[in-house]
Amino acid sequence: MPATEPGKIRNIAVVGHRGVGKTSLVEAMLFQAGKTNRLGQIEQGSTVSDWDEDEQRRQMSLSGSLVHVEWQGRKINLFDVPGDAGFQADTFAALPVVEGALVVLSGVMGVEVNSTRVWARAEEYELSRVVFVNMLDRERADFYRALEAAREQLSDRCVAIQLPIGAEHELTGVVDLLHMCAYMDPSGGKEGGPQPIPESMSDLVAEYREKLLDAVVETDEALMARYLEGEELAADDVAAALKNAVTRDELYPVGCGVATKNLGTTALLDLLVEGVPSPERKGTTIEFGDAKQAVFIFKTIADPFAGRISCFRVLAGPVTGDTTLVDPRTHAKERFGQVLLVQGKDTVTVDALGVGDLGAVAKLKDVVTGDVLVDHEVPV
Ligand SMILES: Nc1nc2c(ncn2[C@@H]2O[C@H](COP(=O)(O)OP(=O)(O)OP(=O)(O)O)[C@@H](O)[C@H]2O)c(=O)[nH]1
Ligand SMILES: [Mg+2]
Repeated sequence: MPATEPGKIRNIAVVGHRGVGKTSLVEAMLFQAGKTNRLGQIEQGSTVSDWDEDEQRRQMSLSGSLVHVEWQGRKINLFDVPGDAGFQADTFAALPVVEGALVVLSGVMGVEVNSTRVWARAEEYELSRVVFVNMLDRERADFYRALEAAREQLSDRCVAIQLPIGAEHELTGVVDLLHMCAYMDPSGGKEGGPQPIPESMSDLVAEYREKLLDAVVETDEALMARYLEGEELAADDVAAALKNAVTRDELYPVGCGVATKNLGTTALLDLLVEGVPSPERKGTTIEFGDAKQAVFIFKTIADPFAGRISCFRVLAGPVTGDTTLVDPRTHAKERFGQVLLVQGKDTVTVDALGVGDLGAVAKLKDVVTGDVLVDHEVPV
């Protein structure tokens, strides 16, 4: 398998307060994208990213977990991190290796302490951000209240890109305001294709579509001119302008759904592809001098079988198996026997990983999280 080009990668940290459904949402994306055959559940300890026994017993994420899906010909690397404040180290270690953060909010609780905290961190790293209001099937969940809270407490540049159809136990679907279509509740099955928007919602949809378009054209003069002339803007044109705005941190699209029912997943995956920049557009700030090959170690997993696994981002490359890199911190040579892709607790060997991609390598000697390994010694 050849290395994925940087323009076709999305690196996204899934962040938010404790228990808002981050792991469930990652599970839904894996399922909808065909990486798994059924939707795993937290209660059954069957999700891909909470694979550790302690996580399953406590029904919470304790450390960051890396998975990937393919969607619309793009590779989306998702880093599912714990929301609990006691286990934040992995979250902060992950932020330098992603371009985007998917900030998950509870539709009941809205913006919570850790949502604000992680938002501020994402701001420091200048990450592009997408917000997802989850748990809209729960009693007292209210998308519009959560949206207002996000606009007040996170940023007034948050703008709805999806709307719920119905509410609480009468929630039946979501509307995608970018493509102007609806997705109906698949109740935990595969989400079906786009449907017409219910007639009863036309006024509300028109109102929020206008808010979205106003916000997008505001960031793009040429599009603004066409919009003001009354032209019907194509979804592709709006998406392109939206991505530019998201890349420059001028807009934060807000989607919604129900992770445990797999509702809203298609529109969310589309948004991650169409609205979030790739490593080609938005690199990292990690320095690696003039190295021709360089990786940044962002996480170390102790695997009972494979030993120590070091997760890395390729800074310069491609990086292939059977390569030796050097760690300027210890001056030690470190051998990359095989380059791996990570899917929760599972790994598969690949020939090469290209610039911007996330992967792993087993059995490095003296490497710790935070190290940069390079092909020749450069100060990093
Ligand atoms: N009703 C409902 N329950 C949900 C939804 N999403 C998640 N849950 C439940 O909420 C609980 C927490 O879900 P997780 O996916 O573990 O949340 P998390 O954000 O990963 O939690 P931490 O990693 O511990 O911060 C579990 O019991 C899920 O089944 C949803 O959309 N609707
Ligand atoms: Mg979790």
